[in-house]
Amino acid sequence: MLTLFHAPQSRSSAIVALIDEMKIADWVDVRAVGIPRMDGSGARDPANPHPEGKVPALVHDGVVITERAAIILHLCTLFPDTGLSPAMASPAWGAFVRWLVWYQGVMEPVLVVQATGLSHPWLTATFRGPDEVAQRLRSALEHGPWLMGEQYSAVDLLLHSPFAWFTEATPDDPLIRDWVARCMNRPSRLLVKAREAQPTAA
Ligand SMILES: N[C@@H](CCC(=O)N[C@@H](CS)C(=O)NCC(=O)O)C(=O)O
Repeated sequence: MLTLFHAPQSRSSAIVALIDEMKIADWVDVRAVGIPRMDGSGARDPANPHPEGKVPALVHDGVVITERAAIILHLCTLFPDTGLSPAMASPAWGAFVRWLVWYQGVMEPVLVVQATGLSHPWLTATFRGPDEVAQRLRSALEHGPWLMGEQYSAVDLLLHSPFAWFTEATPDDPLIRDWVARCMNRPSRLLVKAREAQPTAA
């Protein structure tokens, strides 16, 4: 049994959109929980099994899986034929895993550091910075409309997400801006956006 703990207008919205893209809604029970929001509203929900009270959290037969990249990999492994991921164990699967892990380990930290205005040589040495993030995205998008080439995948769904929330962080590059716009216009994303119409900062 699969249960997703989700708070509207948060990082877990991407997983709800993924479930819709993959057409696996019959297999995943989505439960709404509260979280503390950046604006001071909201509170940790005792029903949420995430060890820090965050979202998303996916529970698979009692095992708690956190971190969006891990949840995406797990769902794509459980449902390999939805068209959202390449064939497992193929070279393209390696590239797919690389994008997801790079997002979680590098891209999101870089964007958070950029938003805070912090700078330190260790940060640059470890993560590089926004220019390198933009360059990686651009190099991929030079070869197709999506990061993995001709086909939209869960990688596009995850990697465009911070730019959907923080449009001002989007690199000033038409190739990247057009890709973000394409991702935001996917029916699954529009559906989730319409359902969660009231904006709340997370
Ligand atoms: N690294 C986690 C981050 C999860 C996260 O920070 N989620 C936010 C919602 S956007 C949250 O739950 N905030 C509530 C809190 O920090 O207590 C992931 O990507 O899944």
